[in-house]
Amino acid sequence: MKLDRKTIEQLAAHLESAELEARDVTKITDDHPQMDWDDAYAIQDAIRARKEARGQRTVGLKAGLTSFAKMKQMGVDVPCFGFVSDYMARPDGGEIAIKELIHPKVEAEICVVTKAPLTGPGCHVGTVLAAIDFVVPAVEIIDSRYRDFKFDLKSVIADNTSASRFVVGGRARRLDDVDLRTLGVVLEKNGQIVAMAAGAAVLGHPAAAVAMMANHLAARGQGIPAGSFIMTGGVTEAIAVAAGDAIAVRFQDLGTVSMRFV
Ligand code: OOG
Ligand code: MG
Repeated sequence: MKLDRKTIEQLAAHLESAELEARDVTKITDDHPQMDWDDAYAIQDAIRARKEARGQRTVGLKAGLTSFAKMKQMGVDVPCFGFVSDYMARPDGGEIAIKELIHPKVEAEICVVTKAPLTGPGCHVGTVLAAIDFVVPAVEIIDSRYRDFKFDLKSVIADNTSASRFVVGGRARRLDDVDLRTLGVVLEKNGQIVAMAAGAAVLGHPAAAVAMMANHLAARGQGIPAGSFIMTGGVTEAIAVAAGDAIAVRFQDLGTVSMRFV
């Protein structure tokens, strides 16, 4: 760690205020170029502690930058991990208020809910498959707090990996009923297909993102408890949305997740 506790708390307050007030800020590594990976996750943890202290529950874990399309779009080559809170959830088919956000983008994500705890190191796709209770589709609405959505990996980790809103919908399926690698995803904006991919776009297999998350948490003395909702990361590049846009994501075997931005 290169930053002291006070600076970590200050940066957490700075980034969380930007989120809650829907205003952008410059990336924090501009002012703190010496910060390291532990500092970045410590700032994210401090944001989580602030939310939980206000009674907002952490209801899921997310992997980000797990597909080559996303890594290429954002100019980074390593995945990152964050969390989602109860107040970020919106119903399938519902409306999402643009004025609460800075410059939102949507991502199509294959999600899993676990029935057994996962701990690293050495967690792999096989361990993860044995621990999955069911698979469920979602759309994540990311909203980087950084100006023009431009950041480096440490800055985006500190900013809770741009977590903002998410919509779980479609229909849940047992793992036996789907092939996560070949599962097709079609993303439509205002009735036009704007992106498509298969599950394998995420690290070759969406379960690999969960294994990577378990191994990442293990290095920090943590694990993934049974019953966790885990978002494995956008399968395509993220798509910018504005008021008036309607999004529908069709997931093979898992139904459609939709929303309207107002
Ligand atoms: C970081 C978050 C990426 C995903 O699914 O890849 C993410 C960002 O691109 O702003 O959530
Ligand atoms: Mg995402």
